[in-house]
Amino acid sequence: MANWCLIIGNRNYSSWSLRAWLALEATGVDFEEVVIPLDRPDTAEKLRQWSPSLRVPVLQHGDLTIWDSLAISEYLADTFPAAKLWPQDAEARAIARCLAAEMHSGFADLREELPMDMRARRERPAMRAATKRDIARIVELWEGARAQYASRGPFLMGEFSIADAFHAPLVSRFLTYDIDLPKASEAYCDTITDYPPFAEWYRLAKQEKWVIAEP
Ligand SMILES: N[C@@H](CCC(=O)N[C@@H](CS)C(=O)NCC(=O)O)C(=O)O
Repeated sequence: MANWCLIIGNRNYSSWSLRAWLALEATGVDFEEVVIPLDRPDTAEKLRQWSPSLRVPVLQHGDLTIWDSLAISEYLADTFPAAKLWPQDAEARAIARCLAAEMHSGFADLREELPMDMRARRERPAMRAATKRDIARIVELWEGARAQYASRGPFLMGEFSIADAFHAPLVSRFLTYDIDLPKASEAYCDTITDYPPFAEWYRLAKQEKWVIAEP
């Protein structure tokens, strides 16, 4: 087993895995990965070998096991300061942490009604009011961050940060469900889809053969 190993779910469906994988990719470290297909009869048994919470992602670094995408990202930021996974100035770092934390703990209606299904392209569904409110809040976050940090670069905080790793699955969902977005948010979606690690994850997701009927 390599020193660094990330256990993830199928790329097409596992939005939480995508976050940790993008953060780990951004460090530049060599790592192994184990893919556990979700929603299959043997999923729980396979997860039990790696994950105390029976969820993915899980990061193994030597003897250390970290079983939550935010904790994984924080550990990577601590371990690889040169990768600048958080913005360097305290004010921007606080905002980036708000963006990641709000995504980590919220948007339950959107998650439930618009599950990540990267390969799929669907007609815009008639959404519940709560899901529309979730989308409006995400747009507010994106438009606000882009207006404030545009001079630093094209990502939420200018340069790529953990905030982008956490918001990238939303880009995939908005594409899948043909969600209408204002200009700066559209441009942010392009930034993420053009970001080489995201494009690589998507390429591999398209090659997967597993299908979950109702993700
Ligand atoms: N708080 C966890 C949540 C992870 C999570 O819910 N992962 C889903 C997949 S995206 C999972 O492992 N589900 C287990 C299953 O479907 O059996 C994190 O941030 O890593």
